[in-house]
Amino acid sequence: MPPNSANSEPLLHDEVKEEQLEKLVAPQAGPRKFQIVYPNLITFGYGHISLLYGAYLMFTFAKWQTIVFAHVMIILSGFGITAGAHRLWAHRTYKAKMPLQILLMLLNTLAFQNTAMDWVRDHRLHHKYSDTDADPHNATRGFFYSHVGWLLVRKHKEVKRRGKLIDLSDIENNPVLSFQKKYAIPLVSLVTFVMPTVIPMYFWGETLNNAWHVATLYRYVFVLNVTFLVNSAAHYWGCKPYEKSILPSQNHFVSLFALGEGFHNYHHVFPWDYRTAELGNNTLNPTTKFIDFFAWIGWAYDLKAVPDDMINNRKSRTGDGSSLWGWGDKDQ
Ligand code: ST9
Ligand code: ZN
Ligand code: ZN
Repeated sequence: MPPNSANSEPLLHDEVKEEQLEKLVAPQAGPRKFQIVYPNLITFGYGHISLLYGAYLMFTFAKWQTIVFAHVMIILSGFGITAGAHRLWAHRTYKAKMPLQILLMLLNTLAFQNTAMDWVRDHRLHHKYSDTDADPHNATRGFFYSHVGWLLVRKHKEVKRRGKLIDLSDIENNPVLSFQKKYAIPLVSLVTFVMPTVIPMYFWGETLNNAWHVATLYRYVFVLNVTFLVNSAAHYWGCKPYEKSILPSQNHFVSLFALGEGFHNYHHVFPWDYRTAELGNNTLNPTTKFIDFFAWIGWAYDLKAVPDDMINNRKSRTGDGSSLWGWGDKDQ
């Protein structure tokens, strides 16, 4: 079983009171009965069949404009997750003025990964209790569970118990995110599903079938899976130059698709760095460039980055000796 950084502490028992929870480590993958949520199984099943069908249509019947449109939206909605939900709202690695917050909220809605408020709650738990039963996508339960399985079953009671203790005051007091939560159903219907289907039909005469399966479902489920890879593949494969005792790893393949979010060993060690990576890794990091651009026009500010000497100290103390790019060159 993979290591739990606080293994020496006692395990949690059911009867432990809420105020004691903070001091106790969550069980890593205790015995568990899964309660399957069948409507999710059906919708995710339909979504994934549509992903494959949409990919087939791209190579056969869809218009090139629809394909370009779908991929532009993949990147834009990806920024709604990486620069928005992840680096801005979950980790507060930088601050954003109102126009950028609104833009990111809309892009985040296009990606529809629950409301940003719920996303942040789960993600803060993921960092605080990584790879234990209090982590919503606990990777010690296997690749499939951490990828998508966790969305097909009721959450572990430790997630709900410990999730109540997570401080979300900044998020709950954010008017843009409150708006997104309040109008989630009309916003998601319109931005995630109706608008991307109607635009190709109206502007370049695409068929409903192609627009729905390529611009809407392929585009949506593709981004979901790239996001899921950060929770699964980047907790399984890659090197650990910063902290060898944890599962999160530097996975360049994931970074390539996830707009720079695959440098996961670094990110779990320094979650407050807006780059989520060392400077040298920024070539595979379009999200950092996105934030830099908005900092340049003055919409993003107070960007936080870890000083190089702190990174190097940490590497030499707790890293696995691999290089920046993780080729295992211990001398670099
Ligand atoms: C989706 C999720 O979008 C995606 C998340 C991915 C995260 C990835 C992070 C990776 C890092 C960043 C990389 C980005 C890369 C991007 C690249 C882009 C190119 N704390 O949830 P419910 C309590 S899926 C505290 O129903 P169940 C709470 O009281 C797609 N309490 O639990 C709550 O009530 P409320 C769209 C918590 O019944 C109540 O429990 N979404 C917490 O066990 C009930 O909550 C879907 O398809 C907590 N953390 O059901 C929906 N959680 O909310 C999928 C819960 O009112 N989800 N509580 O406060 C579901 O259907 C359900 O959540 C469930 C569990 C079936 C999974
Ligand atoms: Zn994070
Ligand atoms: Zn992680």
